[in-house]
Amino acid sequence: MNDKLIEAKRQWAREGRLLTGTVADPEHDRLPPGQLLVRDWPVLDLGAEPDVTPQKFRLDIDGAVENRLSLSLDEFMALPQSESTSDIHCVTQWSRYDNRWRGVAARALLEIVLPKLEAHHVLFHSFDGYTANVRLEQFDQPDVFLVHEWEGKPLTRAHGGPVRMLVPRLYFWKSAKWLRRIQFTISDHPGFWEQRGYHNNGDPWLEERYG
Ligand SMILES: Nc1nc2c(c(=O)[nH]1)N[C@H]1C(S)=C(S)[C@@H](COP(=O)(O)O)O[C@H]1N2
Ligand SMILES: [Mo]
Repeated sequence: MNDKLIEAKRQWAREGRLLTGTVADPEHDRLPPGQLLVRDWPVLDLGAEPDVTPQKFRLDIDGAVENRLSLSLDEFMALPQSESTSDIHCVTQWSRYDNRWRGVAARALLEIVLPKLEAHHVLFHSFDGYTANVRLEQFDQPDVFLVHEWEGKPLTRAHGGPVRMLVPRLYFWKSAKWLRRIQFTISDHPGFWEQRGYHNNGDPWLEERYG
């Protein structure tokens, strides 16, 4: 783990760095407050990028659902696939427009696993030990995907391949790389950065960077 990076980012949260104190409306503005547009795609993680080979890959979907799943990579690829284009907004200030993704839509997955009535939260677990939490209604959006392709190419290891989460309406730390498990829960369980000074909700339009 990159302890220096983790400490630097905790310090950002304590200082409220990059905060502009403004909000924006996604209906009218494309760039959220305080963000800068980039053309390349930066890599950001805890520094230990796991080598998730097809043999090592497994994706469990469990918790408060009617139908639990435990999928090999082939089984994951056999789920209904679709495409989506969306923007990335990272809390370290960069945004990147028009990323074309391919994978399994969260809504397609929900139709299979059927969350129980008491399920209100979703916790993503990754092969590197990372976690991130969202509310069920934030997961249940048409642009939320479990992605394995970017711009027509397999997702690289650095960007979280073979499979990562994509929750484009929230800051990118919510989009867990090297996805290992999706856990549906009754109560909220703050994830890795949410336990370290980052906002539990993470809406870039409301500039929910820290909390
Ligand atoms: N498993 C895992 N997922 C992760 C991270 C991580 O360290 N581990 N970092 C998060 C953060 S802080 C960001 S900004 C994005 C970066 O994704 P990228 O490297 O593909 O740009 O991944 C998120 N998902
Ligand atoms: Mo990040």
